[in-house]
Amino acid sequence: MEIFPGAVHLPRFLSLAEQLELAERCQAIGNGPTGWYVPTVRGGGQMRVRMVCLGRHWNARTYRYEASRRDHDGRPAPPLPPQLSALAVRMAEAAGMRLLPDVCILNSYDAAGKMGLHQDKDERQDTLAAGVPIVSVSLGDTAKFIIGGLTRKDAKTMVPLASGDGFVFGGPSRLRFHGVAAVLPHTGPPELGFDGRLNLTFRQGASPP
Ligand code: MD3
Ligand code: FE
Repeated sequence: MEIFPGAVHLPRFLSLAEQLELAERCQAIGNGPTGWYVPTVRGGGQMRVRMVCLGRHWNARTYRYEASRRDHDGRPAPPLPPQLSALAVRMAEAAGMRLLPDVCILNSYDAAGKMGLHQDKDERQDTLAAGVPIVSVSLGDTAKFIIGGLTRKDAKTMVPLASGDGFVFGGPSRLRFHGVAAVLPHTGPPELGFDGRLNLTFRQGASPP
């Protein structure tokens, strides 16, 4: 379902079995040796999510991508598993777009998790200009996702993002402001066996050309 030109919601794209397999994979990575951390942003505030970047690391202090977690523990970013990239490619195709991801940012939200209104513009200029999409996959509790326009003050719409939903943001929607206003506790499939919400965002243009 197209919310705006280039912003395509794919409700329940993943079956429950696929959600379970993906959630277990994310938790294994997050609980592993190069796992979850809470980023501290420019200005010194802590984000309201736990994060792990796969393939490349997004430095929250510099807003740049790099090979190692220089703003945290200095470890190299874990690899982006090819099965995860393949899922993102498949979702982009379902929305009529093309993506060759080089990074996946994994976010973990608890009941108090949120993400302020922002643009994703730290990827390479050529991919931003081409409108190469970001693909998002949601698991667990439903989020109140907020999407606006190309300036901070533009009108905003709320879209509930539920477990198994895909969302593809490309073309003229690639630089829209967006955020997560709240996570609705205990709204996810109980079969997944975890509280909170996981979100994966796949991006192209985090590596030098
Ligand atoms: C709209 N994550 O990691 S995913 C982020 O649910 C981020 O964790 C949110 O915003 C989350 O940067 C939202 C949906 C999303 C991702 C990228 C976008 C929406 C977007 C880029 C442009 C427009
Ligand atoms: Fe974002």
